[in-house]
Amino acid sequence: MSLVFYWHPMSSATPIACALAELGVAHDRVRIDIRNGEQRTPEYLAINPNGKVPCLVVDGTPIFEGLAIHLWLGDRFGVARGLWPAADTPERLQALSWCAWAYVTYMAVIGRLRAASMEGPQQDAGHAAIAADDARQLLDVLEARLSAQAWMVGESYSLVDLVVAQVVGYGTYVGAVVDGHPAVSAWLAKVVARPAMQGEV
Ligand SMILES: N[C@@H](CCC(=O)N[C@@H](CS)C(=O)NCC(=O)O)C(=O)O
Repeated sequence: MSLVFYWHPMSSATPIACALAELGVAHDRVRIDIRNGEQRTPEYLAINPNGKVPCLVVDGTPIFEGLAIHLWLGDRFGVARGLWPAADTPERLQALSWCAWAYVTYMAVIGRLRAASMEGPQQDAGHAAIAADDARQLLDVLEARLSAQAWMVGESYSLVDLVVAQVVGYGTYVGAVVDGHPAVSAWLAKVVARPAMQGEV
């Protein structure tokens, strides 16, 4: 199988780089310099019409959106490596829910918080406070889960931990701190300490 990963360091491609490292999946890499507009060349737009990284080309067919790539990697490589629940298990259902929770629900709140906090015409302390409170409520839900079990699904670390931790970790940089959530803080520290999360990815 041929895999070509289009990426840029310290971007939305980072969680995919970490997942590929965690899974030990061989692939080629093409660095797209999103600061210099390489994501908007006709060649790249033919691969990802959104002009964004990450994108993974699988035997010539592109798959874009980080969440979709994670789910595909989990199915295709994670199950065999014990890092993704098998199909038709309760854990698989939970894996899908929590990955969507992170990328769709939590990310939307983080996006609002970031926009309202950033300097510029959209900066709005009131909106930022509401978004921070929404993030806190979502972290309460995560706190309850991680107070009851050590890992997001099943009894050991999985790609679900990587996926959720990447999004929650990103949130801390835009002001959604986890200090008031001890189980989340302890779990996040364990996940980010994994070798696959190191390096300039
Ligand atoms: N929802 C997308 C977000 C992708 C995204 O926003 N990528 C940014 C880098 S963090 C990008 O490529 N930006 C270039 C641009 O917007 O021109 C995903 O998860 O794949």
